[in-house]
Order: sequence, then structure tokens, then C-alpha cells
Amino acid sequence: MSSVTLTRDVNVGIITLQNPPVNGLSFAVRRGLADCVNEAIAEKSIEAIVITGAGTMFCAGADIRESGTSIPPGVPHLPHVINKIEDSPHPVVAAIHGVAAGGGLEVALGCHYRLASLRTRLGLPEVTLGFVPGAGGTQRLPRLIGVQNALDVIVGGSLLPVERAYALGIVDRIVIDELVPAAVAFARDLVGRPEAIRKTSQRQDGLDDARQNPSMFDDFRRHMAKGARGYVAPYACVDAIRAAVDLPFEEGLAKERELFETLVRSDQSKTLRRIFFAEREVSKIPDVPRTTPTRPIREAAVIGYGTMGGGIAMNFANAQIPVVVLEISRDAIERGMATVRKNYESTVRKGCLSQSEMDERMALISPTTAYRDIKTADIVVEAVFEDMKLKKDVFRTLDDRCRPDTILATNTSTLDINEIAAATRRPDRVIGTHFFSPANVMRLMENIRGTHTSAETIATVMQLSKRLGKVGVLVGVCDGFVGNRMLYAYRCQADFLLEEGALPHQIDKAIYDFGMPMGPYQMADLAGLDISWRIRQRQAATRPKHLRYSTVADRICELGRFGQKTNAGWYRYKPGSRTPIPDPTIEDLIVKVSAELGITRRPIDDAEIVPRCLYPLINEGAKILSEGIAIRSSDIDIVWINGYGFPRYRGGPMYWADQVGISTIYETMQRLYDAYGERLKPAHLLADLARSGRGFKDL
Ligand code: 3H9
Repeated sequence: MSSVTLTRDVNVGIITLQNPPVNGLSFAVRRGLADCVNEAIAEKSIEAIVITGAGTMFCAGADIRESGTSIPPGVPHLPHVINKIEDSPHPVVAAIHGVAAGGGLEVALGCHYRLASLRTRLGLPEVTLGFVPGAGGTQRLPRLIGVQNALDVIVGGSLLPVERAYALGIVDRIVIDELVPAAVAFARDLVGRPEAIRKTSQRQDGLDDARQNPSMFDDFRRHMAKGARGYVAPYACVDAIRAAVDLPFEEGLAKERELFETLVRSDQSKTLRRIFFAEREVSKIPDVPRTTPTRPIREAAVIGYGTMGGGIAMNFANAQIPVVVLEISRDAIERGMATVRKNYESTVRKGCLSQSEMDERMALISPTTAYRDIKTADIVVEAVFEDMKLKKDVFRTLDDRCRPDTILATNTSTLDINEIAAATRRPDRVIGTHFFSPANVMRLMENIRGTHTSAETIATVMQLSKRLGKVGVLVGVCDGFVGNRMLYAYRCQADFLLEEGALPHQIDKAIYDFGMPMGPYQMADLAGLDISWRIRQRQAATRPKHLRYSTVADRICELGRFGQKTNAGWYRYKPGSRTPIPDPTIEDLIVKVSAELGITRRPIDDAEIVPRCLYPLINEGAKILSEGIAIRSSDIDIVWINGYGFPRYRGGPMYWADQVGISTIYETMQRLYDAYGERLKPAHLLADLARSGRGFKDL
């Protein structure tokens, strides 16, 4: 079957893109589209054209797998095809459903009118792949919706709901009935009218806002600086949009193309494209094929209305799944409800949610103190205090009170899922769903399979992750699972560096400059120091004595400093402020600990801090891989990017390790091991890879 077809409905030619699953604009589709447009223009009986997509969506843009590869001879460039559409002597109407993204939306912008059905999403997400829209998007969109709006849409890179696209003027009409017949009627109605041919490229009114406010681009660059730190493409998008204002259309198009060509070949874009596919690869589990049956999740329950429980409940409500939240007292319920309400109110204030949407979501959350209210739930997520005995008690009760087919999930971040599952008569329906804080914001869900977790439970929870708008990564059981186990390896070395001569703000700055959103000590103060302190106290008896252990964090907690919530932790904070201020009390404490250990403090620079903290993290990742705790090295990258803010443009720790060179990492680890002992012993896998000249990507 051809990838683009032309059919006729009396005097209207209907061009349909047919390249499942997303109608990507591959070489063949571009050629087919150009041929069909030429044919429709040449055919005497055709007086108007509709362009649409077969299957679930209009078009998700260029075929990303082909990005950066050379175009075979005879295949037209997409900008030329789109110019051809815009230059058609007959009116062209885009009939958009599902998704119009990237080149897909650019095709639609080349059409003279755009109709879209309900629940369609539209946008130019190229920036998330490390390049600028390359087929006129940066030149046509500002002409259509104004420069300020175009900056927001193109640099923001997300897909807009159709209602927003309509309000902005991207879409001319939202169609409630069947889309293609409506578009055909609309196109037919245009025939012979003076406004039938409406070329976006010739519009000037959209550019007025920037012409009247020349500082708009500098203001926008300043405004985006924090979010765009380390990235190249957002700035190139601004440059391309600026060209739309400063240059005639054709020259602007050439400038956009030049930026596109340069960026699409850049290492940063290659890295970001790889993450795009890695984020989809995580859902492929060798022993749980896509055909595995899943259970419908119509109702959910959450046990515990603390910060985590509230955030998890919000995820269900956001996905339109009714959720009951169980707590032991009315007081705890009121506190939980108040926090959820406050979070939603702040989203409404920022304009990201309407009041009625907030009300709908709040109405989906029902608090209770009675187990009988959760007995119809399809899944229960336990989010109580991190204590094995408590969790086992909760699971025993859940096992007794819930339907036998209910999935019982735990939000533990460290505890053994198998031990929790053993407290029930349904270990096959027990799984870990480790949300990251704040649970309503962070995209990662570490889904932990126990020894007996069934394929059906895994498939259901992986599917649920997607429905909740999360990236679910399946991992195995071990202390801390993938993320926190690696985090521990990193944090240990940061603490040892303090004992050897560094200070918290110095380590935080080096890690921030590497690209993480914050260093380990700011992060600890934000998360709160007391929970991990209690975990360490419980583990004290079983901690191997031969392994180096830093007491600084414990001693800070002994001072009653638990981080931002007490206005003091590794830093001090002015009441109501989140700005960390280095605190001489802590610096004195660190110097004292060094002296007690007989360590002569030495100057430590950033060049030492980054490898010393991050190589052991990678080393732990290598152990996790050889133990089969993570399925692929790219899964580990996805955990770190989405759960800990590892800079996306660096591709995640394992990908970054390949870029640094495995032998460099191995040799550094070996040196550190010789100098500082057991905790830094290079993983066997790291040694193997270094010896064989391979990388994690080759596994
Ligand atoms: C562009 O357009 C450049 C132009 O400006 C200029 C050109 C000159 N290509 O996400 P899903 C695959 S750049 C190739 O699970 P969903 C995906 O890998 C492009 N493959 O589905 C997966 O494969 P598999 C700008 C693609 O329903 C399968 O399709 N466009 C592409 O959750 C299903 O994907 C974008 O950045 C693609 N463009 O979400 C949009 N898109 O089954 C990128 C998807 O083997 N795409 N695949 O794992 C998306 O954002 C989402 O896929 C979408 C659907 C929202 C469309």
C-alpha cells in the first residue's frame, strides 16, 4: 500500500498520509505527499484539497529515525513540499485528529485552513529533540499567532490541547462531528471565494508585536535562561523566530534551515533523540510481551495522606481515575486534603489548570478512615512510613479487605518487596510503585517486580504509569532499587570529600555546574534530613564495619537540623526563604570531624568533585546491570533523567559514561579504590567493558 493516497469526493481531492503508527514524514511519505499534491493540482476536476492522516493521528512529524541521515536523490525536502501546498491554486484544508506535531503541524500550517477534532494535540516539539522546526514552523507560526505566543509554543515544545490551539488561532474550527466529511464540506464551500487561498507566509500582522517591542527577544532569552541551561536548541529557536521578524519569508526560511541542519547533526541532538527512543524502549520487557493481558484500573486507593500519598492521589485524579485515600485520623485527612488543595490552587494561579478542572479533580479524591471504603479498588498504593513492620501490617490488612484480584502496590523507596509480598496470599499481585517527590510533578515511576509478581500485574502497572503521564521503568529488588542505590554511592563520596577538605556549597556548585538541578546537600535539605537519618539508625546494626561511613549527616540531625523544614540543615535558611546560606556552624562541624578522623584537610577543586561523585554512581549502575536489576543501561539513564534531574542533554549517567570513555572511568575507579578502599572497587562489568573497548551501549 502506498504511504500517501489521493482519493476524490466529487470536486475535492483527499490526500491521506498512511504510515503507521504515527504517519511519520519518512522519505517515502514526503515523496508521496509531493506527488499527490501535484496530481491534485493538475487534475481538472479537483477544485479543493483536504489533507488528513489515516489511523490514530494526523502526523507526528519527521521520522526521527531518519533525522541527520542523508536524503536519497529525488526525495523533496519537506519545506519545498509545504511551499507547494501553500502555493496551490486550490484551497487546501488540513483535517487534523489525534496529534499534529513537528513537521506534521508544519504541513498543516502550509494549508490555507485547519480543522481539528476534539482531543487533538498540536505543537512543535523539535526543541526537545535538540533542533529547531525545520520546515517553516518558526516562520509561519509567529505570522499566525504573534511572536510572543510563537516563542512560548516553540521554545516550550509541548503539545497544546486543541482548545488552546483554537484560542491562539492555530486551528480555525474544532469539529465535533466526523472530521473528514466536515473538512470536505468546508473545503468545497471555499471554492470560488476570495478568501479561499490564505497564505500564512504572506501575513505580517502576527509580527507586529515584536516590531513594536524590540526588546521582546532579549526579555525572552532572560526569562528562559534557567530552564534552558546547558541546551543549545532553545536559543536557536529564538534566533529562528527572530529571523521571521527581521527577514523576508524566503530568507527567514533559509535561516531556519541553516539552524536546523547544524543542530540536527549536533551531539546534543543525537543524545536527545536517543533519549526519545529510550523513553519508549523502557516499556519493552523481554518476558512480558506487549500482548500480555492487563486489568482495567477504574478505581484506585492510596494508603497514607502524607506528602507522598497526597501527590500519588493527585496523579490518579489528574488521569480521571477516582481515588480513595485512607488515613487513620480525621486530622490527618484534613491536613492531606489541605495540601492537595494548595497544590492545585497554585497550578490554577499559574494558569495551567482551570478552576473547574481543579474542582473536578478534587471531587475524584475521597478521603476515608475506613478500610471498607477501599474494597472495590482495582489497585491500592501504600504510602505509609518507611518501616517494614508497619508495611507488612498494612499489606496483611489489605490482603484481607480488598478483592482477591486487586493489585497491591507499595511506594517503598528501599524495602524488600518480596518480604512485603510474603505478608499476603497474593504475592503475584504485589508490586512496587516508587513515585518520586513531589509525586504529582516528577515523571519517574520505578516499578519494582518481586520474585512472584505476575506478568499481568507488571503489564497493568506499566500501562498505568503511562496513563498517569509517568515514565514507568521496571526494576528488580535490591536495597534502594536503581535510583536510590546509585544515589547512595554518589552521596557517600560527596560526604567523604567533605571530610577530606571540601565544603557543602563547593560540592553543590560543582554538581550544579555539571548540569544537575542542584547538588546533593541542597537536595537533602529540600527532601528533609530526618527520614534518611531514621533509616540509617535502623541499619546501623547491620552496616558492614569495614566500609567507610561518614557521620557528618547524622551529627547535623542530632542538632535538630532537618533541612528547609526547620530552616536549618546543611545550610541555614531565612524564615520563608528557600535560598541556602552557607553556615559556619556546619563548616566548623565538618572541620572538627576531619580532625577527629585524623584527616589533614586539603584543597579540593571541581575537577576532582565531579568524577569522584559521578564515577562511583556509574560504577554502581554497572553492578545493577550485571545483577539484572535494570533491564538496559538506557533504563538507568531514564531513571536518572526523570527522577533525579540528571541533565537530559548529557543522556543520563550510563550514556555519559560512554562519552567520557569507559576506560577513563575504570582507571579512575581503580585509582580511587587503591586510595580510599572498598566502596570504590570497580565493578566487574566496568573492568570487562574497559578491557574489551566496549561501552554500555554495546550491551
Ligand atoms: C520534525 O518533525 C522535524 C521537522 O520540523 C522538520 C523536518 C525537515 N518518528 O510515543 P509513542 C514511534 S521532528 C519516528 O509510544 P504515543 C515511537 O518511537 C519530529 N518514530 O505513542 C513508538 O515506536 P515503538 C517532531 C516515532 O501515542 C511509536 O511511534 N515530532 C515518531 O504515546 C509510538 O509512539 C515529535 O517530536 C517520529 N516522529 O504518543 C513527536 N513519533 O512503538 C514525537 C513516534 O517502536 N512523538 N514514533 O516504540 C511523540 O511525541 C509521540 O510519539 C506522540 C504519540 C505524541 C506522537
